[in-house]
Amino acid sequence: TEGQIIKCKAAVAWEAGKDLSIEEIEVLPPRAHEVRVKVEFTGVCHTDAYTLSGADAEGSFPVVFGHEGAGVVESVGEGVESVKVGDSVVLLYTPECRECKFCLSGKTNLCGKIRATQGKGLLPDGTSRFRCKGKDLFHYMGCSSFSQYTVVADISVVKVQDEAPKDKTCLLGCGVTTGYGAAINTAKISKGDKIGVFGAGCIGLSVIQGAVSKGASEIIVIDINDSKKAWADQFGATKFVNPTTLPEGTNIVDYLIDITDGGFDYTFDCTGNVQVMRNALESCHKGWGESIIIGVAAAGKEISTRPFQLVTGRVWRGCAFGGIKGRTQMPSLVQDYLDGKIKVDEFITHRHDLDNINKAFHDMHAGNCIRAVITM
Ligand code: NAD
Ligand code: AHE
Ligand code: ZN
Repeated sequence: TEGQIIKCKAAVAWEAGKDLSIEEIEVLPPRAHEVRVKVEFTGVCHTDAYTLSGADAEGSFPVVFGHEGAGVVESVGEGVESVKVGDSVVLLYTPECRECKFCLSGKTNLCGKIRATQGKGLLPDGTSRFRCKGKDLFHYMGCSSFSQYTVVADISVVKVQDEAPKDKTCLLGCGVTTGYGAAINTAKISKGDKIGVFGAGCIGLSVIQGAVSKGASEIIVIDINDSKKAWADQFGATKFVNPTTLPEGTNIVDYLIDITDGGFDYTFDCTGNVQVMRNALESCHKGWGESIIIGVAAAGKEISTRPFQLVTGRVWRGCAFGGIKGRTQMPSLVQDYLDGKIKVDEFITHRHDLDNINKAFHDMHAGNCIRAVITM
């Protein structure tokens, strides 16, 4: 079912550090193994703000950002078998081809098939499907959900239950799944474990949700914003620590090791700050504690610690999209949401229409937003 060019509205980032501008753009029909999706709702993730800021080594402009999208398949290119017109879908920034070395390894959710072009802001054939004012616009993370219509690779989309509300399932496209998956998949949290969550945004709160479901005994949240305490409590954290208000001279790592009787079983960096990553590793228990990096650090930033920390049994790990294989596992996450086993609605603090999408970025920087959902 080959389609025509669609004209629609999109939020375009013409250059780094500037507000997005709402433009009429042209969205070309999907080519072979591509899917054109009518995006109905999108979340705004800290990673969108990060790339917009110019700090992303892979950022290309002008671009259509957004990677937490849900909608309906409008048309499909030749050879697409996994979805059909009218299907309810969630976009996947971590695709799943089921045939590359990574997918076949059984060891990772990172699919290698289209990673190179995705990182360049292009579809797998090396071109863009977006035009505006005579220019090509780059795609973003294989998704570009800040457009009313987008084109993605067929391995970057998953059909989900029609009855699941798309203004909620969009958040399973990144924030909720990333933290929850990191907790239940990447870290193998067991009953009674002590967990440290550094940063209580959507990602950190989702880690808490996963840790609670695994029966963690202590879930300590470390955040520099006191207003996150109520949020951490609501999701089931047992203690909140603001490192900036500890008594003068208190070392945060020593403090955390002290209150956990030797350190955490698992810690999670949900900030993207490399000093926080170090603290998260060093507050793990000697001999077995594992620290999982989820946060995305600015271009050029590096982590460091004394190798002795690893010699003495602490482990540094990381994951993207919570280690979840999107096409295989997303429908069961959606089902868990429908069955009331995973919270999603609770993360939504703000709603805007596409014309007001910049407010979502301003709210994020103001620190009172967990997730804004944009109605396209
Ligand atoms: P967010 O901005 O909503 O939340 C970040 C939280 O960290 C805030 O509560 C903030 O107050 C806190 N924080 C900031 N600096 C801190 C510090 N020095 N110490 C303690 N807390 C601090 O962001 P989010 O959307 O939850 O995303 C969190 C991070 O995860 C970002 O870096 C984002 O890019 C990354 N991310 C990674 C993946 C992945 O697949 N690996 C997926 C989504 C997001
Ligand atoms: N472009 C960045 C890397 C950014 C990054 O690590 N992104 C995560 C997803 S963040 C979602 O909010 C990711 O998927 N990483 C795995 C991958 O293959 O990109 C940079 O530093 O260059
Ligand atoms: Zn994200």
